[in-house]
Amino acid sequence: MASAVEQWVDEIARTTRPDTIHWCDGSDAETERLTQLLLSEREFIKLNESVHPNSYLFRSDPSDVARTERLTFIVTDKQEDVGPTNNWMSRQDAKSRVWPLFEGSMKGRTMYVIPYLMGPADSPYSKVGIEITDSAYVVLNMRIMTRIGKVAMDRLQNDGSDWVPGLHSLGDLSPKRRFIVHFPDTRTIWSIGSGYGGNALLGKKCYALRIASTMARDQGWLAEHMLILGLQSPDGDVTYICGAFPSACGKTNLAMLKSPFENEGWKVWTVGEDIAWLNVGPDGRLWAINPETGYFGVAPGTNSKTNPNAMAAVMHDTIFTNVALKDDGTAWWEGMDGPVPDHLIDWLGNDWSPHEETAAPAAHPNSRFTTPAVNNPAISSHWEDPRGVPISAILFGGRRADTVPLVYQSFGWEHGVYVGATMASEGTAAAETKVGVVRRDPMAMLPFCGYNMADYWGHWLEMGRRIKNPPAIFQVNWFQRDENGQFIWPGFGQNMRVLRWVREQALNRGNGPAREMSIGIVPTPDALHSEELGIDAKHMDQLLSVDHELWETEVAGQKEFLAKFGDRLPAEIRKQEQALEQRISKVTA
Ligand code: GTP
Ligand code: SPV
Ligand code: MN
Repeated sequence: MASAVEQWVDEIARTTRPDTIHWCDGSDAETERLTQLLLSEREFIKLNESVHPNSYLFRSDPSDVARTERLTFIVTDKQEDVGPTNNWMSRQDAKSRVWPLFEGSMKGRTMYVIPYLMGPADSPYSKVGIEITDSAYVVLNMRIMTRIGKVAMDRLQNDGSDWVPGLHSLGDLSPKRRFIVHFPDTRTIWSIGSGYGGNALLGKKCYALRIASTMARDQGWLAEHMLILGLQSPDGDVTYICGAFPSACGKTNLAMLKSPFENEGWKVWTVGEDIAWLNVGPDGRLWAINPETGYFGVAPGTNSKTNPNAMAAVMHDTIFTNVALKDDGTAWWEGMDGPVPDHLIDWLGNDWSPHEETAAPAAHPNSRFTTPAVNNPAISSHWEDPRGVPISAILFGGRRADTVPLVYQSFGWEHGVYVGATMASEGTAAAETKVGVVRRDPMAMLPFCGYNMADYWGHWLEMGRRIKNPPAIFQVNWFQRDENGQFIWPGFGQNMRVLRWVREQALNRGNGPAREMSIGIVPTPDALHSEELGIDAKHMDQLLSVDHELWETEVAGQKEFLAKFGDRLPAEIRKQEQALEQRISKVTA
């Protein structure tokens, strides 16, 4: 296996023609050397050592600040195999339009070879990747986000595992020559022209979601864009819950939630905050591992009230990308604690003052921290359990200003799959999409499913038949707005109220107050003890009721979306669509 890796590295080097090749071992000495290199090239700015020990600020190219979905492609023989929601590229186009961009692309640069393992070292569910990159920043991020070096090479040598080759080059960073290309049949990734996030850290979205989703289809498991949390109740039991929310819709924050009811014994432990690999365990239940070892989290909005665990985590050993810099050499972003400073250096490196009329945000809205999972004070003691953790509930959630209640439970797995398949969310700064415009984002996998989404729903339905005790499925929406455009629900720590109800329902102790409605099972305000929050009855009703006029429009939107999949749509999804339509028309008739 190792020689197959060497062969591939040789072959890539013949095309990309780097000056030198460096095999990464993940050691502290290597990290130190690469950090010094980036400091000397002024790519890294060292932050105030007494506040943020061993932490750095990196500014990406201003045209390279988020995932670029329109430049992300899946290559298959037949276009219909990627479905209507993916960009398809022919093998011929990949060869003639993308491959030539790699010719000589590493001239004058070092080529880094990063062996990495996704998942705990001793888990049967973990998988190996090899990323070739010409970016030292990518290496340092991958080192936080995955298990790099010896642990991955050992895995290759010992069990002859398959590995996923991923080729990344910065190219000239021009969006005109930027492509992120996936070959599910050879399990290969090519990425050129971007050094940012999911475009460049190939273990994350390219491997752990797009390629892994096709492996999971073939091998009978699920690769999902999900957080994994453990909810501890006063009796000391921990219930594990997964949540699929689109990019920048609250996964990291929910996974790191600081409970307002900690002294009553209610607490949240983080297993993962972006990706879950789910397998049917020996007991027939669904078990989740977090393939990553770090958090590439959204900075804006993070403060000691919304996410104290994240604030503690990013205080040390953290790489910040595109945040603002305070005069005292510390990091700053919109929504941080305290007053807005009078002077900052913004994410572009320019002087910034809040008084200027045109003041744009000082930190980029998609600015991020890369921080090791072990920095999180709420890390679960099972986060590296080789078996994973057993999942009792799955949440689907998006950003919806109206229509979708705060929380409701589906009537079962099949209905739950329908709820996931039809979920929608307002666009965010995490991708180059229109911010605020609602789009369907099935299972939060719209940009990440490596094959035809209709087949993916079929796979979910098939998994439901294979799981003896399937998790209960819910939809949540923290983002309903009032008539002044303000969020009604306080969110963050207060989402604990929703988690407690979810747990009750999932464990079938659902004797709590709930109402069966047309769209699913909705808690009453009492079930959430919402009277403690001072939300008036009218707004509480908006959070927990079903507006059937809005739902008629919603179902029309769902039908229009599902129609795109034609005959490929599983019959069960069509059946659920009709059943929902009937339940709603019964109310409005
Ligand atoms: P990705 O890393 O892009 O996948 O995002 P994510 O799903 O992990 O989202 P994250 O938790 O980073 O939250 C994104 C933004 O939403 C941040 O600005 C948060 O402050 C904000 N946010 C998260 N949870 C809540 C909530 O419960 N209520 C409100 N109003 N905002 C929230
Ligand atoms: C997301 O967009 O879902 C992220 C950030 O988690 S990135 O790694 O860039 O994909
Ligand atoms: Mn994400």
